[in-house]
Amino acid sequence: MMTRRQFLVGSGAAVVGAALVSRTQAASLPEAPVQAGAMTQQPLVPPNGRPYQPVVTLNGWTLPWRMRDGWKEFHLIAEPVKREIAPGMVANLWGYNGQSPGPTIECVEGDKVRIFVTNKLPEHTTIHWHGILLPNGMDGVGGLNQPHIPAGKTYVYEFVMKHSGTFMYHPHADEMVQMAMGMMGFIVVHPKDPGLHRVDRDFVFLINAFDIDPGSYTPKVNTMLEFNLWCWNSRVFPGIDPIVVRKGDRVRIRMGNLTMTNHPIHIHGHNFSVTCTDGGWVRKSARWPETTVDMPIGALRAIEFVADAPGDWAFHCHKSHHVMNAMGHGVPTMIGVDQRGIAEKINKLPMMTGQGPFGPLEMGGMFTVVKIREGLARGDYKDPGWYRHPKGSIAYEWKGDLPTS
Ligand SMILES: [Cu+2]
Repeated sequence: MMTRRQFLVGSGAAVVGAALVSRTQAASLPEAPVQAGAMTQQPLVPPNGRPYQPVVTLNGWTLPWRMRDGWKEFHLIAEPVKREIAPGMVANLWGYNGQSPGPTIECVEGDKVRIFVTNKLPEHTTIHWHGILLPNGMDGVGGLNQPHIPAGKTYVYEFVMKHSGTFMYHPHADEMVQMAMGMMGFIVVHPKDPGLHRVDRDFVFLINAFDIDPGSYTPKVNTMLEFNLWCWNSRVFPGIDPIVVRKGDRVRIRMGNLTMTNHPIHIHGHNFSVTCTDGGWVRKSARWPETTVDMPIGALRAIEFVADAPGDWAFHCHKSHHVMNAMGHGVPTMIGVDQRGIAEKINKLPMMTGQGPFGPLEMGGMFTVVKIREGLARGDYKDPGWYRHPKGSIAYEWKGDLPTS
């Protein structure tokens, strides 16, 4: 027995060969590549289309595309996924193409993009292209701009990327559930002139949060504010990869906030300027130095700095409860209580804290390390290990007299 498809392909191949194949492909969906793990992938150097300097998605990847008649075609599949939030902790989330967040979409100002969205969720969905200026019918608000995409169906979005900048995508359908489950992704539109806004290393991640009870695997989707996993790209420290930078590099870090609260993101050892928001590039005369940028809800910010100080520099949310995870809200204050043995047990939980060269960091959640090293090769993002401090440059213990009270 042959299926109808096998029959058509088989008989066609004998008669018209390549012509039939190309017509078959023209009617076919682009491939929808899947990512199995949460490791940071090497930047995707564009194999075709306009050239650009690709970004690095922290604990993520960029979605490959195909060129077809001048259109850049992407295929996103909305589906349930298993995401490793930290080593030893896997959660049942919803995402795109195997992971949450979905893959980063990179394209170039002026690109005509066609994005196929296949819905493999148990309910309807849509995708909104946050910050992109596009025709109203492509804006992805279910019920307002288009019918919802029913489970099992594929919809097509087509528009021109008119402006370069820093954007994101997420559903505008059953939002509280779908975003609480991890459905989101980053969009970077590169300038047509690759020399414009040029940096040496360009990192992106989304700020997201989940409420997953200890011992369970699926987020509580009705949580409004009391989340307990404070994530960057659905990862918590020590599961968040380091931001590896060569000394002297001009570095951009682009962030988008899809949580229900603001996050003051702080860097050590450097100052930066906000150079781009989801509204566009900030002109030079309007920039000022900062070491903390408040990430408003539903907004994106790109910060830039010159990595002139070698070392392992903390980069984290400044809300102290956002660099803690596995929090229980019913926990009493234990200061002064005999806790021998308890800390040891808690620290065995996989996502409580990272170990540094001098001991536990006592932080988890929205935290990572910017590792700045001399002489790294261009495009080398491998973790270089812990910084080796020059002799005599580490805080040290006072060995003289102690104060008397
Ligand atoms: Cu925060």
